[in-house]
Amino acid sequence: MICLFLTIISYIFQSGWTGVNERTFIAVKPDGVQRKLVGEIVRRFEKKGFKLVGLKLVRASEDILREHYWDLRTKPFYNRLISYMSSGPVVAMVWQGLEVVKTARKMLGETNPAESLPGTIRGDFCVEVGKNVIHGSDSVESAQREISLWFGPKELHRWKSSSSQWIY
Ligand code: RTP
Ligand code: MG
Repeated sequence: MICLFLTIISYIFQSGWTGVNERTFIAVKPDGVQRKLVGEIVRRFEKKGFKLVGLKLVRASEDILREHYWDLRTKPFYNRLISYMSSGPVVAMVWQGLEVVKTARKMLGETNPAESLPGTIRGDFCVEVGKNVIHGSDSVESAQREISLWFGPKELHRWKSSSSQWIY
């Protein structure tokens, strides 16, 4: 029910989130926070040229996590995943820019770190699929749903980036 509501809301706001205004939801998972990877991950997204529009350190409730990973609810690793994601704070972020959803997934690497190329975040900083340090939305639609789930409208900031004219 909540999922349907969020999908409708995100569909309504969809038109504003395209082109250079496309947004994705990125989260440094509890192992990434514990391993002090927050700065490195933020640095990579900043240096790439994407714009940070939301960021917070949050201990996710089980309700949010179950909603977030709703599509995986029948997978054998689902309960382990929920318990891993609730084992400590995560750094939730929204990044904006042209093709940010697709590009962020490339920056993350494959789900399994062993299949992730060096140079990607998972390829450089982790070894096991169950502790793969970072989440990234897998489509524009998922991004809209996840951003609405994790952030309130007042937590997303509109600001003019002085470097955008050198990026676009
Ligand atoms: P994410 O949603 O976290 O960005 O990861 P993803 O799209 O690359 O992969 P997805 O299929 O959505 O899986 C979500 C997370 O579940 C854990 N996982 N464990 N075989 C396993 O034990 C297994 N498979 C997936 C990973 O933490 C994965 O990122
Ligand atoms: Mg996923």
